[in-house]
Amino acid sequence: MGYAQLVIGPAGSGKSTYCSSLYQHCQTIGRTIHIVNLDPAAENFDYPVAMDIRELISLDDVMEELGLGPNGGLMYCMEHLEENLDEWLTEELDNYLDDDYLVFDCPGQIELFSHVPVLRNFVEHLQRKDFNVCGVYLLDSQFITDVTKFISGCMASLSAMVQLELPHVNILSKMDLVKNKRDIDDYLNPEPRVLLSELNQTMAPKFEKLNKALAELVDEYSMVSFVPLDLRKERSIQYVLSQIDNCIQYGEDTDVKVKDFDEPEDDLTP
Ligand SMILES: Nc1nc2c(ncn2[C@@H]2O[C@H](COP(=O)(O)OP(=O)(O)OP(=O)(O)O)[C@@H](O)[C@H]2O)c(=O)[nH]1
Ligand SMILES: [Mg+2]
Repeated sequence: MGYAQLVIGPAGSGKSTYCSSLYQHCQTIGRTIHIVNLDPAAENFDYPVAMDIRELISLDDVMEELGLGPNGGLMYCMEHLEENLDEWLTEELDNYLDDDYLVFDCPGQIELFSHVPVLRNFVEHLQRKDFNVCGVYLLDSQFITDVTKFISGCMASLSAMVQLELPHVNILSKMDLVKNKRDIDDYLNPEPRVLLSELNQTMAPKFEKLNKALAELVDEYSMVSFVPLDLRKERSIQYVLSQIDNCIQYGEDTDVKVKDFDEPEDDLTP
């Protein structure tokens, strides 16, 4: 049994930075993880790249030879990955052993986790290879400035969850940039009733029925649960990792070495 995180979320939400901080954290606590680059457009890495989609296909070549723009080119690259799962991915995965832990740093194009099937097929391939996979969805805390943006973030995450059918952990990234932590606290575990009343206050009365349906949807899919992540704090990374490990049952049979970080309780991030 192998373990994997599929790190997804909108462009710029902090996926690659999270991967590199997670790598460093794991180094500190003496745990081995391997980070895989699935973004054909990525150029600089702050982590050692264990597997790289750019070895399979180059975005520059695709754009040049097919006359595609960056987004069309990226979609082409991902479709190429999908067509080569049996060869490329199977061969690459052969380098890893039972109990290995892979973290896939995905591109941020929203199509990839809404309606294009490549990531779903990718996940199914990993599962056939006996990997326990968790979807890790990053949402930038900087966007959550009011209830409508929060709901919209939830919907995008829900769409990924429904598409991928994976255990799913929602993360609110870039917590170091949040000035007033109390504002965000309202959205970490909000009451659906409160959400609904805030929505109704911000929007025209004709949206009341829709607001009710949205608040119920968010509640029923247990979407109203975001884990805040402050990369400056080892304790925060450790907490996020423990939530994900729990989802994929990592460490239940193995003796995982974890160092405790004792930092003062000075804000809301775990
Ligand atoms: N202050 C702060 N900045 C962050 C954090 N995480 C990411 N950033 C910044 O946000 C920008 C985007 O971060 P990336 O990690 O490249 O985001 P990404 O989701 O991988 O982006 P794409 O791969 O293009 O979709 C960069 O300028 C990062 O330095 C964070 O926790 N705190
Ligand atoms: Mg990235």
